Amino acid sequence: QPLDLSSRYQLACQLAREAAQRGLRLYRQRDQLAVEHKGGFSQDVVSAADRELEVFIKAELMKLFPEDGFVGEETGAQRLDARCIWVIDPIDGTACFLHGLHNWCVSIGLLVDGVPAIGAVADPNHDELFHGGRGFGAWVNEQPLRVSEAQDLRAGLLGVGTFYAEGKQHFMPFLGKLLDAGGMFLRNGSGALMTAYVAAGRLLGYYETCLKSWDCVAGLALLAESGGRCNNFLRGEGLLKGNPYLVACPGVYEQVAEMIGPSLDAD
Ligand code: 2AM
Ligand code: CA
Ligand code: CA
Ligand code: CA
Repeated sequence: QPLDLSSRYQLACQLAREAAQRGLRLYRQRDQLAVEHKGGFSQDVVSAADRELEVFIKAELMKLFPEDGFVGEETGAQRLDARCIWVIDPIDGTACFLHGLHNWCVSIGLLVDGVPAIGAVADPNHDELFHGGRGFGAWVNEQPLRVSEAQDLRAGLLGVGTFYAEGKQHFMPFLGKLLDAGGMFLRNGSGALMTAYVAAGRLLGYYETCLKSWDCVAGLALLAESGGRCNNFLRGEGLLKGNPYLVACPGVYEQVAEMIGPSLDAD
């Protein structure tokens, strides 16, 4: 039976937009949200807004495509043997969201046979919907996305990020090498947005010492359609546990991969 990718693409865009508008209403009343720290008093926070939006998105997806698999940051994984697996983050950038910083979004991605095939990343504060997929191109609102043509790290900014736990030992050595090469870094707290910015040519690339699949599957679908390169992020247990992550325009990818060294694709 042929897969209906275009209905799924439409649904991803519509749900990302709708969830982002709901998120915006919650954001404006964020002082009333209950907040918890995952794993003790960590920087890893979650609020009632994250849970509410994930429940909403998951219910809508499963209503229309009950056979599809699902992975979400807040409610876990199901039916991973399906050909189509939705990979979503209801709020990517929760720390920003809760501190009143505008860098957060809703991220809805779809894997088809294990490959990122559709992505919708909605940023309601800037009125931007990044969307695209295999055979559909990649867009921000109605504008086509294209990665940077830069050949040199000095030509722009590189997104970076790290988690408070695994992988953080690789972060400072990398920053040192980046600065030595004349590069400069940006961290905005949302992996989905930073990946979309690479696809849009706003960032030259983006390195994260350990990212989760729900942060990046949507963005990876956009990147594939906008000429970007990425590492083999989904290898091993990447879908459920995460891996080191690098996306970049072709002109700087190798240079950054070399700075990171073997930890990028080590198991
Ligand atoms: P989140 O907001 O959905 O948890 C990469 O930086 C990813 O790590 C982000 O996409 C973000 O996803 C998460 N993140 C950002 N800042 C964080 C922080 N202070 N603590 C834990 N996770 C964070
Ligand atoms: Ca989180
Ligand atoms: Ca996230
Ligand atoms: Ca999240």
